[in-house]
Amino acid sequence: MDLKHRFHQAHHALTAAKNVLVISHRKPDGDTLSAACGLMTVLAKRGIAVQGFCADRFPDQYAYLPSSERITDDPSVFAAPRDLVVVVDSGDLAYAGVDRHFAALPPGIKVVNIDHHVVNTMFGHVNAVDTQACSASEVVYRVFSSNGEPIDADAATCFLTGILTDTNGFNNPATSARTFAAAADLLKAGARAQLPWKRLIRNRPLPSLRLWGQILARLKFDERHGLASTALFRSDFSAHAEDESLEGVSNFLNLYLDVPVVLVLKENADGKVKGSFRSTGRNVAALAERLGGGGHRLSAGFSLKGRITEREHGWTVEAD
Ligand SMILES: [Mn+2]
Repeated sequence: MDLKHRFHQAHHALTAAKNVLVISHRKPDGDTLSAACGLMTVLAKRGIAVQGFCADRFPDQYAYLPSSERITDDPSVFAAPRDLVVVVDSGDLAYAGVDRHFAALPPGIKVVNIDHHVVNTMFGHVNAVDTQACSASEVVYRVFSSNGEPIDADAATCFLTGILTDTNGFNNPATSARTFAAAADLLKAGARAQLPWKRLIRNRPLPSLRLWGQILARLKFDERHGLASTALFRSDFSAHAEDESLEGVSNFLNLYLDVPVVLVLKENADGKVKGSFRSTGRNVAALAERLGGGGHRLSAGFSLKGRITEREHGWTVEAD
């Protein structure tokens, strides 16, 4: 079945529904939230009842997204009557954080899966999975645009946000001519491009930039392993600088530092050390797996009990 047909099926299922639940994956990022918000904005405009769900708390910096007020972390939304559930930006239901909730869904509810991950279990009745797309937001946009559905400025702002965040501002290898074409269409539709730049990329609060400053100041380079590492301790965090101010720091280093692998170590409140690997070419998922973690080929992480220790050429985790 070709993609055009799947997009048509997805569009039909979406617009024929009366009451839709839209799922963003846990540990939400800009793409899963933007895809969900854009989708809900378009459906709500058609008079379809929509509700959003994310298993983890909604991050404040995305509150400018139209329809974001519809997203809750209250699982009781699974008990309400629905005729359609849509999952965006998730290769499977466990990744989305809703496998338990799905097992309890009443029979007869249709599931639409809209994604761009290369590995996807095709868990939906309709699977609009476009692995060539830069983001799930681009796929949702194409499901609508390829079927003549009007996209207003609010929905366009959402989809453009997803494209910008998942491509790191048109910077990652998934960025293609199609990405720019979709972005151009969204700008023509009235997308407010300054909002994602201002709220998500530029204009970081002072405590957040101070943390980034610590991270930069502690960078060390291990030439033998091609590994740049840095560390962040609990004492670096002020009351105002919490985890979300660190969002993007590993990607930033990966983008601006000319080294094969970047590792950011961070002391978490639970006493564990969280490590984030990034690379532009090496398989860091394999590295993370050796440390009990996992992830994608170019972006992976782990969590270990222990302390961050300084060495001459880098930072490591020493078990307690
Ligand atoms: Mn994505």
